[in-house]
Amino acid sequence: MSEKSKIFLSGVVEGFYGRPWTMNQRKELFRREQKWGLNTYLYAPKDDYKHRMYWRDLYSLEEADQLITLISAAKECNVEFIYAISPGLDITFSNPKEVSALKRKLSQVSEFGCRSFALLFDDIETEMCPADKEAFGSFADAQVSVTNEVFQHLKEPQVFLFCPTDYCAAFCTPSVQLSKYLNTVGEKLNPGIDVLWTGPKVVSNDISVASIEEVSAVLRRPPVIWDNIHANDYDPQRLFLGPFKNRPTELIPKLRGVLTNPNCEFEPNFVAVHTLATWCKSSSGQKDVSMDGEDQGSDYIPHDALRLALTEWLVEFGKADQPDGSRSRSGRSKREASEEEPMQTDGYVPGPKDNPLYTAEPLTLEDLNLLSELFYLPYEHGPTAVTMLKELHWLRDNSDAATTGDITTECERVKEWRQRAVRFDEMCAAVVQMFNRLSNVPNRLILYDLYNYICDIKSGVLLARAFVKTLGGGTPHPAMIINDNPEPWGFRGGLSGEFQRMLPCHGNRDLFRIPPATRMYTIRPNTAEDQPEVMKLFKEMNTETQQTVELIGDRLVQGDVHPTQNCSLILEDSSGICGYVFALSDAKTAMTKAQYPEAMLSDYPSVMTVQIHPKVPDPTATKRLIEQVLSSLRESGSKGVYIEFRSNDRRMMDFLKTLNFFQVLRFEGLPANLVVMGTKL
Ligand code: GDL
Repeated sequence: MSEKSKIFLSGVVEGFYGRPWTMNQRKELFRREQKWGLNTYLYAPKDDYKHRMYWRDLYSLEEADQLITLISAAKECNVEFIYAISPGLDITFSNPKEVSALKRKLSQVSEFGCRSFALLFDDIETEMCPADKEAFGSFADAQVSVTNEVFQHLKEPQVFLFCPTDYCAAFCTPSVQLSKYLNTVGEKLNPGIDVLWTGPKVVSNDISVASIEEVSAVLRRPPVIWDNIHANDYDPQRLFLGPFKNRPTELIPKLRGVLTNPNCEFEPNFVAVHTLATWCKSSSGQKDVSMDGEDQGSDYIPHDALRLALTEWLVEFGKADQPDGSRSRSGRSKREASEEEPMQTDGYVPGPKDNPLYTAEPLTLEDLNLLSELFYLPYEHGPTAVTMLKELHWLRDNSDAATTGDITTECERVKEWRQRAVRFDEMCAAVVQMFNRLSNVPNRLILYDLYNYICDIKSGVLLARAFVKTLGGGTPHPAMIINDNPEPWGFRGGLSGEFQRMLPCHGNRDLFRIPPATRMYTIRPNTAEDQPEVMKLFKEMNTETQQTVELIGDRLVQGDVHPTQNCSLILEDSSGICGYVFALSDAKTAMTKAQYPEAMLSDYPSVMTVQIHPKVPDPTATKRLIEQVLSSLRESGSKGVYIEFRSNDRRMMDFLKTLNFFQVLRFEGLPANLVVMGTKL
């Protein structure tokens, strides 16, 4: 079959880990695909027994019935049903019985009416068993040999896909071009078989034309993109409701197809699939399909595609669907009650002094837009989410303005802080309102797929809201107070959350805020030989502040107090030492008198000093440096750390604020000439 006559495969791969979709959901998917102009469905649910783990087992009569119905449902919608099998967990490629088992299984599926197939070798062990090592020159040879044989056994189907084990650039050693594995696939895989590819990474932020040209040259055919941009099976707290994005439509003529492997939850994929369909319909895509050379429409704009998808999705929320199927998909109810008559009233009319009936506000397009922005894309939050994060950062870093009593001198800052706190509160309220409206929608099917996520974000937002209230001197609801003994929702994420908080950066998503570093820095332990240079930096940075007060931090730098193990690090660039951090796990051991309030030392028992030369332009390296010492302190068992500096050291104040690690501490009895900032560990 010539390249030209092959249609562009567009649609969905059910290829995620976890609970597979139901037959009804798949049929609904086919209807949507047809409506939106998509043409392919790849059946590859990782945790379906007979797709992967028990791939040799034939389908029972009952299962066969279901698959037959499914395959014919796809046909009715003009959707190409591709049946995939993943034998890679335990197949012995060189054993003829194994190859026969594979052929037998696929022949059975072909008897169900299926015409298109795929062999998937993703996420498997790459070490071959001794028998395969003897029989094949390489892993790629083993896979290609079996795949070619099965392809021929099935009489060379028009659509036959192969998923390599190295299915993205990041997996290729040493590179895509030089990958022995991919080159073997390119040379030896039957040219009638197409190859799946996820892009530069498993979850690719963007897929460039150049990257596709590169891999196509090695594979000797244009790949079919298996797109994980909306996949969420790797993190139970994430859902992706942003538009298909960062794939230029110029890719379309260079690809054999695009299949999206979306969220595990079926209903929220409305956006993922709809926006992919819009992308496929863009001018670049149309040009290649229709040969009349006319531009068929404007190019793809993710924001507009999202709006279009959300507008259509909003209508779905209004349909009274129940998980038990008590309303048919066509919108006609199987129940007697009519849509207009809410069940709970049941003829009850409250008296003038009774409680009025609870009425559900209808969901709005803006609610859906907000929802999408809070659960956007794997490498990008939506604009509203970014604003909320930025505002919370600012409110936290400028919280000294919130509680300052001196309204006259700091009038503008105080006013600004209060205004921005109110604005933040309103944004939080909008999230809660969106949650309330969503939880009242007639379509319970969609709601239940979204429920865990919207509940999670609502709680997160409520905690942030309560925190800002506390910063402003208010008292939030007791359930929302974060102290030493919060309610369980105050320390979210269970054990996994605890692990995350122990990782560098407190698991902070700095990814979303800080541009990549542009210079090379070395972070290394401080040694005795560094002392002169460290002192030089110390003196240079402290010329303007009078050193009338003796600080433990200064003594750590000068070598009079010994830092805790792994708590003295140097930041160095090509011109020498440009920063340092020293810390002492138990600050009391260095105190000559009771300098600080007990309450503070019990929450923040460690002390740290840090100095970074202003010539270090971006904060990334500095943050790493500090994170490492914070990690070591945490390992030493410390609960919190403080940094002290002289109150006239404005530069230090600004510097620490921009880092976002530390907050100004306010304890009764702190020396007036010092500022103390701290962070819990
Ligand atoms: C993968 C898996 C896929 C999974 C996805 C996201 C491919 C080819 N395979 O690596 O099953 O859903 O990551 O976790 O993408």
